[in-house]
Parts: sequence; structure tokens; C-alpha cells
Amino acid sequence: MSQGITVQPGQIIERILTMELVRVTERAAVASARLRGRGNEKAADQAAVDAMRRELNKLPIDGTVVIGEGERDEAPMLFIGERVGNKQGPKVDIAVDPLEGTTLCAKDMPGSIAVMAMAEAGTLLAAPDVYMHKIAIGPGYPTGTVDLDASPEENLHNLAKAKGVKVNELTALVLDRPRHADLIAAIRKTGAGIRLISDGDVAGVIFTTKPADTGIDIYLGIGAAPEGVLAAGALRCIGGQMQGRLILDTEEKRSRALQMGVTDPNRKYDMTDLARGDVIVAATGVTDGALIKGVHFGRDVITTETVVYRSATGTVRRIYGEHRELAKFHLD
Ligand code: VTB
Repeated sequence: MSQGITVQPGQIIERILTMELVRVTERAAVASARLRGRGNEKAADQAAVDAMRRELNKLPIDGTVVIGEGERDEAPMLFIGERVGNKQGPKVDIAVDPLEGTTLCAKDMPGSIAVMAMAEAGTLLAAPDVYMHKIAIGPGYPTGTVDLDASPEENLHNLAKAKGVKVNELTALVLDRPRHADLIAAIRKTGAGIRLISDGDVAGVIFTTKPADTGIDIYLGIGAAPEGVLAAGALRCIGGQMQGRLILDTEEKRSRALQMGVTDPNRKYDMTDLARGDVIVAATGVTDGALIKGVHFGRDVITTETVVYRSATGTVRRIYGEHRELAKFHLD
């Protein structure tokens, strides 16, 4: 039982919590997977939120949600600032996206995941739910190979040079949105390919870490800021480079961000500004995806696949779960 775990003083992020996080994302994934393909994004999201919150509150942590379902007045659960855990363990920051890719889940399309990060207290960027301009590449390139403020042409040429390939051998991943029309045109002009995705840019950023498997060399464009922090957490563990800038284009957004501690609205955040400390990121597949398989319901067994990243060691674990005590899932 998670309640029985004792955390040694001095161990900021207890190793055993790695497995505890898996339980949290597994439960959220199973809960929302029951609503796959029902066309009801809200219900699927709510199921994931309920399950994730319930499991989080069993953990031996004194957690504060820094990336959550929204601000207190708009989210009854897992709101930003909510305290989670049994309060008897280390102080930690919690970032959650109980169902990343709600539309993918509602349409039963590939790539929706239940994802969360846990980090030393005060080390994850408390980002408001606004857009973020992002760029990311995988490990093995010199620092500064790409830059958020350089043109797409420049970035692709520099990346091709660093990889030792021609630009037209690169593939970029971009969210399929009208706001990216110019970006897409600029990338295509270089000869590089683009994989357009409808949702799910946490996984999209992670794809850049294994170009040989995923075919993706670089992530470019504008997605949500909370997802940017979660992706940066994962990239911190695997290696790679990422930069992000909040898009605070109204007075209202700027003052909201200021309340959350963002004093420079134009700041360019590096991966380590987004996620600074020792961090663990766990993601369980809801629908089958390229990163991880989704939940499968059998007669007597539910199977899950989870990937857990830990920054302190760079360890990546894939955990395949066969759950036979099905009664506990009926709570979800
Ligand atoms: C992306 C995508 C997410 O939000 O971050 C996107 O990866 C950005 O917002 O899965 P828009 O949909 O408004 O473009 C999601 O689609 C959902 O959080």
C-alpha cells in the first residue's frame, strides 16, 4: 500500500516514487480509456482527473500542483495551487495532464496519454494555461544547434549540418493548425518534410529524442504552455534541447502570468528553466500510439503500457502492466 512507504530524509525524490507515479498514470489512463471513442471529451477528461487525483492523494508526498487543470476558480480538481499527497513526504511540485489529447481519446485516435511529472519543490515553471512557442531537438547535438529566435530555415540548416545529412532528409513535427501556415510554408521551402499532428505535442516533443525510430528530428511551433513544461521535464531525463516562450499577447494574460511569478513576459525559457530540478515524468497510453500502447481491456485482464523518465539517472523504464484485480478499476 502506498500509505506504508517511508521516505528517507535527504532523498528529495525517493526512488520508489517512480513506481508510485506509474500507478497514478495507469489509473488515469484506464479511467479515460473506458470512454474512448464516445465523442465526449469532457467526460473522458473528468474520469482521468478523478482517478489521478484520488491516486495522487495516496502518495507519501507533500505536493503542490503547479501545472494542473486550470486556476482554482475554473477547475474544481487538480487546480493550480492544490495540495496533493498525504503531506507526509517530501515537498514536491506536481505537473499533470490527466488526459493529454482529449480529442484523440474522444475520437479513439492514436496518441492520447495520461501524463504527470513530479519534481523538487519550486523547480517546475508555474506556467499559465496560455500558448507557448516551442522548439525541441533530441540528444547528441552541440548546444545552440537550434534557437527559438532563428528562422525555421536557419534552424533546419543548422540541424542538418549537425546531423550530417541534407536538409531534405529531415522531418519536422508541427501541430496542424491554421496559425502554422507560414511556419509550414517556410519549412517546406527548405525541402524538409513535415509530419502534421492534430494533438498531443508532449509526445511530439519526445519523438525528437529517437529520430531513428520515430522519423522526427525537430519539433517546431505553438502549442500549450503546460504541455511545454511536461515535455521539457521528459527531455531533461532523456537528453535533448528545448526552448519555449509564453505567448502573453493580452494585458489579461500578462497579469495572470505575473501573478504566477512571470515577471518578464518575453522571456525565452531553456529546458532547464522549464524544469530545473530532479524530475520524474510518467506517461501511460490511453489510445495506442507511437510512443506507447494504449489500454487494452480483456475479459479477465486490463493491460497498460507506461514509460517513466527520471532525470537524476537518465533512466527510462517501460512498464507493461497486466491488471487482474479488476474490482479496483471499477472505482474509475
Ligand atoms: C497542443 C496539443 C494538446 O492543445 O498543446 C494544443 O498538444 C494547443 O492548443 O494536445 P490548440 O488545440 O488550441 O491549438 C492540445 O490539443 C490539448 O491540450
